[in-house]
Amino acid sequence: MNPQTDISKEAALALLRVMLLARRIEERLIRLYHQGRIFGGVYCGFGQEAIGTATTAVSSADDLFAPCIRDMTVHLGRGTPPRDIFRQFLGRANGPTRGRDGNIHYGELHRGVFAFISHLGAMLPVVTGGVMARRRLGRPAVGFAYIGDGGTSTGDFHEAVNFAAVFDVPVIFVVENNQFAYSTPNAHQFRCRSLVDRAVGYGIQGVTADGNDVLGLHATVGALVAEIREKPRPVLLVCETMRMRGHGEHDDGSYVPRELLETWAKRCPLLVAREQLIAAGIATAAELDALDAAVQAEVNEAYQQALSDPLPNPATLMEGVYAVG
Ligand SMILES: Cc1ncc(C[n+]2csc(CCOP(=O)(O)OP(=O)(O)O)c2C)c(N)n1
Repeated sequence: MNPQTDISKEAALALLRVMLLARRIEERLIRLYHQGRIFGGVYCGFGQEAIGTATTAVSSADDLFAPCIRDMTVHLGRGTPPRDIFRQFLGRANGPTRGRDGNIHYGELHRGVFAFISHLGAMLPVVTGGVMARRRLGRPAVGFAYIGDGGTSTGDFHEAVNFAAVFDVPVIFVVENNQFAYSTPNAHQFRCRSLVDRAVGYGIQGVTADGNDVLGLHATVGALVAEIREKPRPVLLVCETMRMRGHGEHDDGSYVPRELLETWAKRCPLLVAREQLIAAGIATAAELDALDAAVQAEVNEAYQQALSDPLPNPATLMEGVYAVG
């Protein structure tokens, strides 16, 4: 099977659209951050857009997700409109957290997306438990739990993967191996040859994928999800990719070798998808340019909408923060 051609034009363009949306939204957020107009930090998924895009594209309504800070594409892929993302970052009263929390620390349970507690593994047991609970209620959920290379060193990662293995919980543990955990390179993070080697120790299937190839990932994860929906079990999916900006926009990432960034820039997932679609005759360059222009216009409009929306009333600050009684 050739993943570059065994996809409909509509589905292929939908994948590219989500990646473009994320990139264009983040470009705007970076500018806003440097203008001091964002509440909290900005953490970008530049270079990693294919992963959340492909995994959400093969998901179903009952599935559960725990995105990390760079996974804007998970929110978009599950249907969060760009205006709600801007409302969140601009602390608007009608955003997903109604101005209570900043940046990407939000979720929408009706879309199957948990608001995350920590980037470092705390959500992995939550997804595992959530999937078990849904399945007990007769809902055929599959879980998608995202984690960085650094996050795989935590106890939460171990507990969640081991538990899911023992109880055959269908969760895809999606490792986004972007080579750095803040300033810590992989060489100082783990000793195994590849993170996928860890699957053996848990007695589960491990799969390595090119994290910058959205069409390939779409085919790989589509097949995996179909299998584990049928026969529930967890999978460790290691996506090789690169963090193309600093840890957050406060960090210039000067500790990352420039040559490494230059090499990976040639493998930018947006670029790779564009070239594949054109080479496979699925779309023309002009069509893809038009798609990008339409996405940019949609992002501009979403931003303007959020900008005109109200900030929360300070008198209501404590409402909706703690559970009552
Ligand atoms: C207990 C704890 N220690 C440190 C941090 C700060 N911190 C947040 S993310 C992060 C690095 C995560 O690296 P990785 O898991 O590889 O994900 P990436 O940021 O590369 O996507 C660190 C050190 C934290 N949030 N919590």
